[in-house]
Amino acid sequence: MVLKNTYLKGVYEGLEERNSNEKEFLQAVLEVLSSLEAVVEKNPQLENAGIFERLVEPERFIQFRVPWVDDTGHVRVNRGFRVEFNSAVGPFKGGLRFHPTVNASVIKFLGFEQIFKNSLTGLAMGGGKGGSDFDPKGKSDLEIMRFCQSFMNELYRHIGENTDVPAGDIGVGAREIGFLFGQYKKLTNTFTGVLTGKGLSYGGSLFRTQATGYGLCYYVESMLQVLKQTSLEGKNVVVSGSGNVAIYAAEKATQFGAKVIAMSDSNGYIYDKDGIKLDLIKEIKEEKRGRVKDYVDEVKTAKFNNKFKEIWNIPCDVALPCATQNELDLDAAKALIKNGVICVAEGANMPSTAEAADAFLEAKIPFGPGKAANAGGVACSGLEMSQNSMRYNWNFQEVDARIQGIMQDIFNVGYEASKMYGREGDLVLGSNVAGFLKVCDAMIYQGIV
Ligand code: NDP
Ligand code: 2IT
Repeated sequence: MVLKNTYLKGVYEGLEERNSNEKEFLQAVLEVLSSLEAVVEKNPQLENAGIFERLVEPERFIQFRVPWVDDTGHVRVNRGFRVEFNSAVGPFKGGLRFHPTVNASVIKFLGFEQIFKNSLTGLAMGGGKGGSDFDPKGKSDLEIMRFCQSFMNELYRHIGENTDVPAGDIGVGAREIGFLFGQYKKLTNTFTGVLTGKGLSYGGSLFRTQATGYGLCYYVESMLQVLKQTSLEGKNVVVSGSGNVAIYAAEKATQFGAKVIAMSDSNGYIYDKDGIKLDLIKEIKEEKRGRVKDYVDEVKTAKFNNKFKEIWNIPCDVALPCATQNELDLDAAKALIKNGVICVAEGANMPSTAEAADAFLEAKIPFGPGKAANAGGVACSGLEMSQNSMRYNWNFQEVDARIQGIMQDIFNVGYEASKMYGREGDLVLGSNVAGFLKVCDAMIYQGIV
């Protein structure tokens, strides 16, 4: 990707110089800036307002020590982060990721993407993200609790229901949110909607567990309907990952009449030509916290391959990367295209490398970028915030219906923007433009802050 607009090029080069070791962050910024060149050409006043210099610089970046004691009595120290990227359209909002690969670059790329994603939902949420290089795998529940409490001992002073509202992401689910919430309540003596993804017994929203995966399939249905005049029914689908997003994407795809033939984790992938049995996957991953490989012990006709990246060599109609960033590279994209894929939509954040995304766009394969396609999760979080403010709970069907509407709107605004900017069907460009315009408008109204 080469920037032609001199203003944007200057902004990017300046950022590259200051953040030369933050490759994921630079990758996310370059993609967005490339999509916005035509917007800047049409609106030269954006340069005077310094919109892009401000957009790429977080409002606040917090890094902190997280000491905790393991079950053998040893003191361990991890690094905690929270980036409060942009609050032009609402309180900072975004998940927490606990994974050994977490660093400043990963947190900043995720926080930057979240600005546009949250804007696309149409709800009042700014962009933020956080996490730690802590690895929850193999830890006892008590170790997880002690870690979460220590993490919150610092984070609590920076967050609040009207300031910054964290949620889950990789390695952070209902168990971790519960411990984090408990500690926040203890420290502040307040019971507020400061976190989303909470358990149903203390203010969580029905449908939050399903929201990202189901929302992804609602988005895919719009893509297939408008861009390919077809639907998920009867399609073979490959889903990478086997966590929260992957499981519920696979469940909704199956409900829409598709057959999910492969899923993965970081140790490898399973292939089941008869369609993955989701009850078994849920039992292995959600109840036992096991590995995807355990599936083949139960289903003898299924196969396991220990190279998780090779999942993309499996011929399929629809590919849904739902694991992690840059898991789908150019070779994988070429294999999918060669095997006749008709739609790719990102459940994970930035799972396709820049080269892979370009390959899909060039081949005119409908490609749904994460910041649009996976926005169902944070949209449901936005609804959880509203329910908490009202001290009220909508039922499952009500939340589901709202998320369906929001996902359809996100597809439509992205598609319309792609037409308006002469690149019909380019949902990367369209979603970036649509997400940006609202944030930009709000920033201009609020002056230089
Ligand atoms: P989970 O922790 O529930 O699951 C993560 C899955 O991805 C696991 O199967 C995990 O395998 C795999 N994975 C994680 N890191 C790697 C890696 N470095 N290499 C290979 N596989 C990996 O997380 P979620 O399902 O919540 O998140 C998945 C993706 O979706 C992330 O990109 C996240 O940012 C994004 N997302 C999540 C939302 C949510 O609401 N939860 C909302 C929108 C986007 P293993 O167990 O082996 O680590
Ligand atoms: O990437 C994401 O959108 C999430 N992990 C969900 C964030 C949220 O605040 O629900």
